[in-house]
Amino acid sequence: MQTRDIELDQNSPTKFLLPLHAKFLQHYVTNKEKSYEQLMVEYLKMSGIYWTTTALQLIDKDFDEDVRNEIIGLIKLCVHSSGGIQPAEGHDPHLLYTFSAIQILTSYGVDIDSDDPEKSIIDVKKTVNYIVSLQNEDGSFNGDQWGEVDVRFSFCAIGSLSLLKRLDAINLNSAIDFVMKCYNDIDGAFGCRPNSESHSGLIYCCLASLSIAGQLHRIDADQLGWWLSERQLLSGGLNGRPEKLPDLCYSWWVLSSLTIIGRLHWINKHKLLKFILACQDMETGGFADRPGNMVDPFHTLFGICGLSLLCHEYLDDLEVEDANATIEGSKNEKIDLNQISESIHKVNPVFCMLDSVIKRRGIETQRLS
Ligand code: GRG
Ligand code: ZN
Repeated sequence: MQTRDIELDQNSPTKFLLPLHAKFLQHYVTNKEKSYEQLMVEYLKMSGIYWTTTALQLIDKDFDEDVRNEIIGLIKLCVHSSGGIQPAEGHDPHLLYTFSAIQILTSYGVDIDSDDPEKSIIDVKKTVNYIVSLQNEDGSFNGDQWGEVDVRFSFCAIGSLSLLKRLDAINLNSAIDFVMKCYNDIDGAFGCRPNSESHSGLIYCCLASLSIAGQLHRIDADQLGWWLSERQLLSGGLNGRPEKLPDLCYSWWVLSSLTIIGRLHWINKHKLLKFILACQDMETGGFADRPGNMVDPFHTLFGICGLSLLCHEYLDDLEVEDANATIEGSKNEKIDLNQISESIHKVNPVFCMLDSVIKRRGIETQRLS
């Protein structure tokens, strides 16, 4: 099989550049400039705010109260009459942005329990009905009124309702049966719809859904763990499927999946740490998909999440032997694992939010060992 990969530069960063990332992320949301670039990504603004908020919370640099209130106000403006949430005012509501908005409100500890629209930022009853209205006979979900079906939307529905504590509103059994129809017996992995090519991003969506529903026993964790660990290339980076280049965001899609099935230690931690740190921009802060490329908040969140999983979930012999563990980096510089784990909070592998937020909300998920 053909392998495509990159080579890491000897001068790549080997330290976690926390202050630069905080500045980069804060600026992304508070920058009011209506540039061409900003307008081009307006259709995913709600998710952009979720990526940025979550990344900042993970490095303990959350927005101040004024900005948080501004974000909550924006969510209020994006609630559509159907109960679904729009990515930005004037755009169509979609399950993806509905999920992002619920994730933001949950992480801010805003009331999402009250059925009284006067007391709640969103009309919870209407939002639940919107999600319910998108479920099909076979258990699958449309992303919005236009009818595209994808297992990503199953996860958005199941994740949203779990955070709202309203999973009883959908047919969860048929939703999980559809997820299992996307399982490929041949490689033990998952695609976006039945008989579709396996892809790490979709594996995460399926495993997270199965974990919330307590149905992880339905997969072959060893076979899937093998497929996922095969995603690591010689550079240390991970790709999303065979024959593809490494990309930093798979440090989330692959690692969260391996964490959920209890097989995170099946990849080489040290090589991946080097790859993740090399994706940082030493001047602007932020992470890119590959070293030297343009940074963005999406890859910045997933770089930080990857570091969080590696430092908080991956216990190896090195750390057991030596609490001040360091590893060899580029130019023989040491990577200080303590500096990273002390700078980044624990991420929840199912919801991609602070683990402490999921605990505070009292949500239980399943993990394999
Ligand atoms: C709460 C973290 C979180 C997510 C919400 C939107 C979503 C749920 C998950 C997205 C999962 C994902 C990344 C799916 C990938 C779909 C896919 C087939 C991508 C292929 O894109 P290419 O071809 O990428 O650009 P590769 O790396 O395969 O070349
Ligand atoms: Zn990517």
